[in-house]
Amino acid sequence: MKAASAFVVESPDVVYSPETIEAHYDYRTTRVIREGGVLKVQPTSTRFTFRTARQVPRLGVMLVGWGGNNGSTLTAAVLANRLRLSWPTRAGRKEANYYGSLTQSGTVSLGLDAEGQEVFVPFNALLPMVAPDDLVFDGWDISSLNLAEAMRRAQVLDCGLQEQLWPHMEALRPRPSVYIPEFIAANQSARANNLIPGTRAQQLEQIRKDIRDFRHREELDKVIVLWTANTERFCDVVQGLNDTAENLLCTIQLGREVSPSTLFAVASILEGCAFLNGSPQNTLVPGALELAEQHRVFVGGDDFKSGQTKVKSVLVDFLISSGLKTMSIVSYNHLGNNDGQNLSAPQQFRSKEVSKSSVVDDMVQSNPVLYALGEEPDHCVVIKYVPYVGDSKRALDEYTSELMLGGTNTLVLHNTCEDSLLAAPIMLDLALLTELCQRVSFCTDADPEPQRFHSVLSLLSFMFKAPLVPPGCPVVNALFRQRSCIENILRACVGLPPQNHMLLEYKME
Ligand code: NAI
Ligand code: DG6
Repeated sequence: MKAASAFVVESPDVVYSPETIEAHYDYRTTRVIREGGVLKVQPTSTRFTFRTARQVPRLGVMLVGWGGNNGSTLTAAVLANRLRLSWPTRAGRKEANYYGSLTQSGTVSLGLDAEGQEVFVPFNALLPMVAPDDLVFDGWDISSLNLAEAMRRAQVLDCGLQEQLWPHMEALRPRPSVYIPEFIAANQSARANNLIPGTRAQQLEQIRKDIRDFRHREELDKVIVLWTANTERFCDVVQGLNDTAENLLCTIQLGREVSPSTLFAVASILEGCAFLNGSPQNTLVPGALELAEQHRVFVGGDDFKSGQTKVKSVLVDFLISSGLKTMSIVSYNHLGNNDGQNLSAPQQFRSKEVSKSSVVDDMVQSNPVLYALGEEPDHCVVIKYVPYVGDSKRALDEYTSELMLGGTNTLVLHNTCEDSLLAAPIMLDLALLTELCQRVSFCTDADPEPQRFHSVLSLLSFMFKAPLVPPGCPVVNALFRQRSCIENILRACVGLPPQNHMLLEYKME
């Protein structure tokens, strides 16, 4: 059954005009004050007005690492959906879809109908969003393969689908990119045959020119840049080098150390394009964050949360919020794609290890009944490169928790899946939600000056392993808290209360 999608909110607080949806909204929360040994909790209410532009732009997405597994798979997925492709497999015919995308395949509940049935609509019906089939792709890669050849190299899609997509992808060629060998594994050097020459300053200018060229050629209203290239090693944050926007720009002009991903972030920001980092390294150094704030451009990161870590951010939340004391988490995985090969080098593995390991911090800290200050579970992350399994990643996890009266609960999980088929829909959601956020403004009764979301777009946390947040903002890793954040903010934009799951109407006599 196809889900119904159109709805209107009938409320004096919500005004639809041809250009905007304007919603008045009471944001109810609490403030906690510590006084002596007592916690004083004060309910607060702030009146917001959200305004969302209804006109959906023509959106271009530029992928850095376009010829990689994720880049080629995302491009193929959008083309396959646009062309309504189907193909035979040994398990029957399959049709293109967007499974795994929160915006395209997730739903939200609008409430109960007269029969007491819950009414669900697709997530993307909440507010006007760009349709993924309308996205226009471009991008860069240090490897010169066209997108059809890149799709074949990736070994992700069935042959029947590849054959149909081939003529549509053959003409798509990644633009030359910036290759600085010390940032990625030495085993990647054979791929690097499509490079922007010159100094760092000249390379920055070329990237900016590429963005302008794409925008102009495709007559786009907006461009979003997404890093889905190899995981880089971390770079040192050094005073005078990359700690401020001014120093970072100066570093580029002087040809001092800057990572390729940071160069792309700077180029995007200077072109007024949102930049999203799908890999774990610290691309968005303090200077890049300051630059984004100065230019009022959205940035988001880090590292797509696609499989093993997504499960972890559900499972540990379940364990700890149920009152079980998780003491050890061991996550092993092996994969055989180019990402796995790059991660077989110690420095690049270290970047991934850091982002995969930070994901339970908020859950542990949320429960001082179980964990003393500073106490945390043992947490071990292992990644191995096994070429034969290709993109079909195997992940094994063991969670050990303490039960009451000395009992032990050990959960073991085994997950096999095509890594890029998990990542591609997340990349889609990132682009679509970032674009939507660019059309939202809000003010409060106390401060009627219209504002936008902070340039560090923490609303995207659901999609990232190590979410970037504005200074002082708590980091949330728990998956359903992250999902509620997106859903409830979008609901607020159409004047709907947050989803509370109380069903009080059914709890009365
Ligand atoms: P991949 O190795 O297949 O693709 C990366 C592409 O980036 C390659 O084509 C490579 O030639 C290119 N590249 C390297 N340096 C570049 C540069 N400076 N400029 C332009 N292109 C460059 O890797 P895959 O599987 O597509 O993953 C991409 C990134 O996403 C990796 O960092 C990976 O760790 C990250 N990631 C992947 C997830 C997944 O589920 N597939 C989930 C989370 C993160
Ligand atoms: C092996 O861990 C390779 C990585 O790039 C992961 O596949 C990717 O980061 C996805 O990680 P996760 O933990 O979300 O499945």
